[in-house]
Amino acid sequence: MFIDRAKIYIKAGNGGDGCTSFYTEKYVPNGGPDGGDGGDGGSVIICAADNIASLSEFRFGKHYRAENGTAGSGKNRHGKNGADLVLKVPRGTVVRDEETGGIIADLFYGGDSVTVLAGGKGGKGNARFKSSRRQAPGFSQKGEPTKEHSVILELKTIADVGLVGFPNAGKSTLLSVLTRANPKIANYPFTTLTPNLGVCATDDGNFTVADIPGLIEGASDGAGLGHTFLRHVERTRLFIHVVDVSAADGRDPVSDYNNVNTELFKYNAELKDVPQIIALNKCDSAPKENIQAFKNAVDGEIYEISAVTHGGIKELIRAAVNKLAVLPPLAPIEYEPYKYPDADPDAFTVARADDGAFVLGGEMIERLARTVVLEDRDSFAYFQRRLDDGGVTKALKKAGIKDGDTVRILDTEFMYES
Ligand SMILES: Nc1nc2c(ncn2[C@@H]2O[C@H](COP(=O)(O)OP(=O)(O)OP(=O)(O)O)[C@@H](O)[C@H]2O)c(=O)[nH]1
Ligand SMILES: [Mg+2]
Repeated sequence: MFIDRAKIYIKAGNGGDGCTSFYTEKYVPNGGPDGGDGGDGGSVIICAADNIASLSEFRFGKHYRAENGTAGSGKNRHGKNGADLVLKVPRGTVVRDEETGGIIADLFYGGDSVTVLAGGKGGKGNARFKSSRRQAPGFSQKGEPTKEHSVILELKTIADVGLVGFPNAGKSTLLSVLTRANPKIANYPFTTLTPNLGVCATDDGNFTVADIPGLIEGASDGAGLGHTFLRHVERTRLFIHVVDVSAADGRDPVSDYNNVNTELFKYNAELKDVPQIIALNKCDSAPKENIQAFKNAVDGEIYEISAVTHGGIKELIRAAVNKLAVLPPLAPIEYEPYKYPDADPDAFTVARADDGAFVLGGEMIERLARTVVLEDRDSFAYFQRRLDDGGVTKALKKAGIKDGDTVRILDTEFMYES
């Protein structure tokens, strides 16, 4: 199944906790601190791979998680770093943050990759906190936890040539003639339900061709298969506009041509700037006067072809090659990359619990709580200094705290003393 849009949940690995440990050995009564650091969590990386054609692997909106770092241990053993998680998507995939819609990356070139979420840092073991004043630090740092985010993956196909036209005009037949692609072909409208891609090999090099579902009047308002597939020809350099000139089903080729263009330009006015070659298809069974009438009515570069007998195909390919040779290469979307914000390291909150306790939260408090061990006297003194310096004590006073009141941080409580 061809899937060109998916929402997934991603989370980088948490950092592993640092370890509190003291060197012990027979006959060595007071060994120093030897708690190792925790390992870093793995990052979430999204990468464009040329051998991936669709986003179907991501269709179930799963949760993707990079590995957590493991905790450090005694004897200065460092925890293991968590493995990165690399998600492979097709070239042309645009990655967006779901909440803000911000573009994180346009993975335009094969091999492009972006680190969407960085792994949490491992906590430091107590060995790192040894100093001349503090010979036996009885605390270590917790690993940095990470948050889950949801991102939207959207494929915007990149191809040299886009085949556009009314349903049943013969676009897929033409794709199968130009390239080795093997799309479904049938004599009814809306045979093609999802885009097909192929490579046309010529003596002057290769070009890629995208075939999309047929367009009808009102497509930009949702008629037929609507315009959702038009994003797959937004990034093409040249259109081959396929018109069924046989009018076998009683249609008027000129109005089909005009309607398709109207829908294209309604969807995105910039598509007016994409050059078009008109391929009058089914000339094997088209009355001569239809061809002439079309040429009289439409001003453009017109080729008479038959995708079934292959008449005129060589000339069409040559025209496409010549046009592409002078057209500029495609470029990625211009955007200011969205980056998940590092939480404000100085932010804190003071709230009042039902039982009257003053509850501290926010990034600053959480970081502090990871750094210090409230049960340890030295560590607690340091903690109090940081609360004073960071304006938390002041905020607690403003909230009406009195000596003897309870202050709660995560799952730890202590009594307030001014
Ligand atoms: N006589 C004749 N029939 C053709 C020619 N090209 C395509 N057809 C027929 O036209 C019908 C539609 O062809 P498709 O290639 O499926 O058309 P399409 O434009 O891809 O149609 P949708 O995917 O529905 O938009 C099929 O029965 C083809 O065999 C041609 O050059 N001559
Ligand atoms: Mg088709």
